[in-house]
Amino acid sequence: MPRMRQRKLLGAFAGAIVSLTLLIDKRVLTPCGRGLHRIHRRFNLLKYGMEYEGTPDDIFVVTYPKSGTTWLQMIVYQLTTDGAVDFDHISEVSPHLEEMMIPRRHKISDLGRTPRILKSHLHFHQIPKGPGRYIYCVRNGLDVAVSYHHHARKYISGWGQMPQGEFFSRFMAGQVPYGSWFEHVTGWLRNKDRLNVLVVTYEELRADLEAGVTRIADFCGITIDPADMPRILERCSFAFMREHDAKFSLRGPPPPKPASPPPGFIRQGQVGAWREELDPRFASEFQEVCKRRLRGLGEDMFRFLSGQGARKGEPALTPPLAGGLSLATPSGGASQNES
Ligand code: PPS
Repeated sequence: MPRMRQRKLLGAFAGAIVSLTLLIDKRVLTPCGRGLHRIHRRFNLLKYGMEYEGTPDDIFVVTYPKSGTTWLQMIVYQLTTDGAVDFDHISEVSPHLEEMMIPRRHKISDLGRTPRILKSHLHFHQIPKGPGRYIYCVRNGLDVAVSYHHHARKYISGWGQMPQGEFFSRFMAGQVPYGSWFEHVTGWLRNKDRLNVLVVTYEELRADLEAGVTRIADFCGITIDPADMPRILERCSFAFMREHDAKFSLRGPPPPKPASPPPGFIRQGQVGAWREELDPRFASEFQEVCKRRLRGLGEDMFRFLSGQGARKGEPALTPPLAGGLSLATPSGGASQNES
């Protein structure tokens, strides 16, 4: 066989092997790797939860992302210390459970200071359970989606240019970090009586921070010295936290460069801002899905979570949680949403 032809055949053979290995990697190895990673993560959570020996001193601040987690961390920190903001980052005094503790096998009981304030975005069925206090903060889903889109563009690698429509589809399908907002809120709200849970809304904090702080203090068994209240309110204000954004913003690899860089982590802090930012088609699609998925939580909670009644600037935008917002127990028992 002439040399030229031999080389061509060998080249074609090598090309075919390259394509085949790429295909095997894409279709078999990568999905297997992802699947294994998911299984590892799930069982790691389970193991951690089983080994957790909680104490009443543990305070978990739990939310679906972008629902007021950092704000709650700061409120609890202010309530349980002299309030000196002498940390470089809030995670030094309130670590993120599933990011900083579980993967490194750090035990909650090894945290130095008490009470121990943990941040978590875990679903109800994933959270380590104990006799401690769990503060679950909810925010209407439309503002969450808008805030999460800004966050994703800023911090999630490869999502820097993601249009609102694409993000929204992912959000609705639960194809974002921490999965479905619908499952998260229904899981926690339906099972809340199985743990020592206080439900707080982002909106109530926005409407009357002092009342919200007092309710959280009562839940944590803390009596606020009236002389401390101005300091707490000042340090938990949007203005103060925004001024010290670096102490609260996400740490991680440098973000991809979006077309127009969104502002800091403590970004806008508004209620009902989705009305200005979100395509009205997405809002109505979201509210239709809410009718199916959230009705079981009771009319008040359904209206609040679906963004109805949360009109910017209106006084009645806050569900009167402390005054008895109905959190109907769904038919089928409290464990309905637990997996
Ligand atoms: S994260 O990444 O999931 O931990 O984010 P999270 O802290 O849950 O939510 C961020 C949103 O909370 C707003 N925020 C505040 N609003 C009002 N007052 C205060 N003090 C405050 N601190 C944080 C923050 O601006 C994010 O909301 P958006 O709508 O994006 O502004």
